[in-house]
Amino acid sequence: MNSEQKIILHGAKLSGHSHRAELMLNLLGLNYEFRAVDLAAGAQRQPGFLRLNPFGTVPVLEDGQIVVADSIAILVYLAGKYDPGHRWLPADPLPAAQVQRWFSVAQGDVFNGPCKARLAKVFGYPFDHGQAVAVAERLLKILEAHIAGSAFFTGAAATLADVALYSYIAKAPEGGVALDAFPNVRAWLERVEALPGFLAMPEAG
Ligand SMILES: N[C@@H](CCC(=O)N[C@@H](CS)C(=O)NCC(=O)O)C(=O)O
Repeated sequence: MNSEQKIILHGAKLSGHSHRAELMLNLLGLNYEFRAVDLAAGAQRQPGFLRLNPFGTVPVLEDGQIVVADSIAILVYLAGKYDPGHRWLPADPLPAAQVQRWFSVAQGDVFNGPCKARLAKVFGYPFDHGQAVAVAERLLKILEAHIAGSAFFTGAAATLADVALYSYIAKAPEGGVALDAFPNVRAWLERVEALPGFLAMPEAG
């Protein structure tokens, strides 16, 4: 990698979306600079940041001249560019679709469940906490049953599916969603945490 290809991650350490991207950079063993975006101060709505991502959200990745916004897009970009063996994002249609299926869950029920519950409880966002907890508990029951059959979400080896799901499931208790009733999910979290290069997400507050 030459100096023009320096990787910069614009993110926030307490954002699970941001953590997904930073976790992947670490799992791939890549060098990068983390640039903190002060969400509480509204830095994500300043013109300089909106030029990188008009949606005004973190994370955003810069890789030399390339700009990629959105946590899932960043995972796909990093795996496509820096994992030529397709370990993290399989090339064959069925396993690729299986990973994509969990991307949809990460941006759907994970966002509407554990993510929103945490945003409401920890950061005071105006979301219905009870509704988010209900979505999270239904989701966790589905995850608990699914992960009973394999070590990781799409099989015996970790893929981007696990990276996309990990951060907000790990931090669900911060949003008032207990994981005690979901031992398979807790065992899976530990398997992700044992991966070489794993980076923990800091605790809120
Ligand atoms: N679809 C986006 C969503 C990212 C997102 O919602 N990020 C939040 C932090 S967790 C954010 O930047 N919020 C800005 C704000 O609250 O103004 C992704 O996956 O990256």
